[in-house]
Amino acid sequence: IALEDGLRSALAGGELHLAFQPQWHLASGRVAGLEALLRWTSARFGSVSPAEFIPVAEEAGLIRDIGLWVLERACQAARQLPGDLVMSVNLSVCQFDDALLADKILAVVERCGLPPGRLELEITESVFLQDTDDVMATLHRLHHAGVRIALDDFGTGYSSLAYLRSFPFDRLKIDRSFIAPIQSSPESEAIVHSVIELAQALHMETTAEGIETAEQAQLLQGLGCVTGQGFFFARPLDLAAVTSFIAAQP
Ligand code: G
Ligand code: G
Ligand code: MN
Ligand code: NA
Repeated sequence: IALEDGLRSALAGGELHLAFQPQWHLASGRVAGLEALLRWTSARFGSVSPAEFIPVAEEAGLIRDIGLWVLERACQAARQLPGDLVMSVNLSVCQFDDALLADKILAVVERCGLPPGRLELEITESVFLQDTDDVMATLHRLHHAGVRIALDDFGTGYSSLAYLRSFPFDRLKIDRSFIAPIQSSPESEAIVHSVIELAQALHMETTAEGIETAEQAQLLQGLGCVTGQGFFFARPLDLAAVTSFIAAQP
């Protein structure tokens, strides 16, 4: 309850901000996009991880407002960055309870003057446990408007391959639990390889999450993975740092 109260005032009190983690095009070594990650620096609790406060926000019914705030800030940031960069924003499954979600997202995109194709929404497999028809209608509507859709943390949740067929995913993000052991575990490598081939066959891109070493990056590129994200390339950075980082690219 204390955390919930703190979170209620965090938005108005300016305690929330975004960090941006670059996503790398493995072949060219250039930044392909950014993932917006919410941060809360609380006067009372110090720095709180989203892994801790997002579930509280979901429970307290605060996630809709927070989610739209994140979206608006991320779209504004994207407008200030080079036009070929895609901005990825995480959506909570609870945001899909809102029948107007697609309208609200498209209104933000339009208000920010961002081409819809520069926004990517990351959803996790947990949305498949919701009323699938409503979720699918929302995602198809967004996708039809040009917004990209990514399936986040792929492989950890409630995946049924049938969902890959019926949902409009542009990208699969392979969960870091498969990437971390990729060099020491032939089974992990085989799973990642199969996921990349499956994605290719379905015309989806792949992003490997949680790349921490050059060897992992090289191995993944060899397996046909297009993009990667992880501490090896860059940690989540504030907008100023990420802007100079991108400007410094050759
Ligand atoms: O950035 P970090 O590793 O601390 O994130 C922990 C978790 O919080 C991740 O699963 C990430 O997807 C999630 N997360 C980060 N920012 C957001 C956000 O803006 N909205 C939602 N719904 N989840 C977020
Ligand atoms: O669930 P999601 O993929 O949205 O989570 C993103 C989170 O993963 C971010 O909060 C980020 O801090 C974390 N992350 C990003 N790169 C790495 C990495 O290389 N190693 C680890 N351990 N965590 C990472
Ligand atoms: Mn994510
Ligand atoms: Na993830």
